[in-house]
Order: sequence, then C-alpha cells, then structure tokens
Amino acid sequence: SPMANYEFSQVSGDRPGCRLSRKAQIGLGVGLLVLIALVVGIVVILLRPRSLLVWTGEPTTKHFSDIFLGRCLIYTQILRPEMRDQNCQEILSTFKGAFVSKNPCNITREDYAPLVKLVTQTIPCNKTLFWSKSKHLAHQYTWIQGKMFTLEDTLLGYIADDLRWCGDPSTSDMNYVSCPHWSENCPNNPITVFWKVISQKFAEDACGVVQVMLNGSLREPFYKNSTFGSVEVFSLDPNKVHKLQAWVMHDIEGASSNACSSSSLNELKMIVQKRNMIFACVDNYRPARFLQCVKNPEHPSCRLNT
Ligand code: JS2
Repeated sequence: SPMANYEFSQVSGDRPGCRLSRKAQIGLGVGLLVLIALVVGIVVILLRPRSLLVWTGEPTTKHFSDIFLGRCLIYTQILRPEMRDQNCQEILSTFKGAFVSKNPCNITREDYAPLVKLVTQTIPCNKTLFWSKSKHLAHQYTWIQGKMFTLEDTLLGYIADDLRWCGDPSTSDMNYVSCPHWSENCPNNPITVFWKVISQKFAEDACGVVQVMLNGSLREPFYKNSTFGSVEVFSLDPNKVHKLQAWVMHDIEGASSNACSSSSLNELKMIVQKRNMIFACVDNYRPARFLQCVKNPEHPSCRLNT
C-alpha cells in the first residue's frame, strides 16, 4: 500500500502521525514568513500611490469639471437652446476619456476622436470667422454681430477656452499639480492636441465666404506657423469655400498702414489662390473698427461723418 513507505513514530497520544524534524519545521516557518513578506511587498508596491509626473506648465484649472459642466449648460440651455438635447455629463466624461490615466506627453488626435464624434455642430455657410493674434476683438465682434461664429462660439471651443487640463498614468483623476508646457515639455499634450483637432474640424466644416481677422499692428499679420496659418487655412475645403476675406485690424492708437499690400498678406493671398479660392483683404473693416472706437471715441478715424 502507498502508505507502506512512511515511517510512523509515536506522537503524543496514542495515534501514530507524520512528524517533521525540528529543522524542517523551522525551514517551513521561515519559508512561510518569506512568502507572506513577498506577497505583502507586492501588494504595497502595486497599491502605493505612485507620484505624479512633474511638468513645468500650469496645472489643470481648479474646479475643472464644475466649470466644464457649467459652461456646457450655459451654452446648451441659454445661449444656443437649439443644442439643449446635448448631454453635458456625457460630453464631460468623453472629454476626460481622451487624456485621464494617460501620459500627457503622448496624446494623439485619435484620443479626441470619440469627443469629435459625440459633439456635432453645424455652422451656417458664410458665418465662419477665423482669427490670429486678435482673439479679443474677434470675440467682441461675433458677440455683438450675433450671427457669426469663431471657434470659441462653438460648444467645444466655448467650454474649453482659457482652461487647462491634463492627466497622469498613475491616477484616474486630473493632475492639479502641473501639466506639460508646450515648448518646455512636449507639443503632444492634451491641450495643444485638442485645439489642433477642433481647429481643423472647424475649418473643414466651413462653407461659402469665410473671414479671418488679423492684427495689422504686427510686423507679420499673417504668420504661417500660427494655428490659422498652419492648420485652418490648409483645412478649408475649396469645394465648399469659394472665398477667404481678410480683415486686417490696426490698433486704433497705432499708425495705420495698408497691411493688405504687405508681403505678409501677399503670402496668405498666394496660399489661398493656390488652393483655388478667391482672396480679398480689407484694412480696418469698419464694423470692427467701430468696436475699437468705443474705447477711443475721439480718435479721428472714429468720426462718424468720415
Ligand atoms: C490654448 C487656445 C486656449 O482661427 C483661430 C481659432 O479658430 C483658433 O482655434 O485658431 C486660430 C487662432 O490661433 P493662432 O492663429 O495660433 O492665433 P493665436 O492668437 O496665437 O491664438 C492661439 C490660440 C489657438 C487656440 N486656442 N490654445 N489655450 O485656451 C486656447 N483658446 C484657443 N482658441
């Protein structure tokens, strides 16, 4: 029988049993202790709150989710009630899904694809206004004019403008300590990739006559490495957009010049014409000039009888 090879020594009481030698018992005990220590060690390492990656850029905006949700509700329920059926909670979670728990220096356009698919908004033809280094005046203009759209007058642009956000591989929360700086850390961060993705989509969707507000007080009002110059101009669809009109606005205090005939605007003109669209340029487009005059009503160019 299989038990025949076992030697039974008399143990306390009258029942024969299998008795380990003292040495074997100690070995077993130590082995058990080492095993327990190993398991505890692994659990501690796995569960330890790993430290966040450190960056040189500003952190996620405080109260990010509250601001995001608040802006989304203001936009969809008050400013543009035609979008009241949008689900702001779902938009927030899809937005976060693009970057939380990921390395914020390795964000791709595909990360934002679910968000772009979820939030669709049609801008009427002839109502798109791009801008470059003239954000404030462009937004004052669309706010007063009421029927045109900058990117920041669309839902996603309105929600995200001037906010900061990023995540970290060690947590499913946002990083409120630091986020990557575009040039000091990496360009493929959640913010830069987001604006590139929605700027491209905004331009691809444009139709009819589109406008761009440029800053005539700069040496180069058209800068080919800007978002407008590198993303939006080349994303326009010539089958849908037949004309690009540039409004070159000069600071009302500054010397006015004919920026439309400058080499910078000529560079934009070449690009537009090469892409089979018509190019037009206006210095100090009057309706926008009037907005500048609100702060400088006495300026000669603000006299209404001119
Ligand atoms: C970081 C932000 C923000 O036509 C405009 C808009 O459609 C915009 O999307 O792209 C163009 C402006 O970019 P551009 O030509 O580089 O001019 P800029 O004055 O240097 O503005 C840069 C900002 C581009 C996108 N962006 N980026 N953080 O909060 C933010 N808000 C916007 N709109």
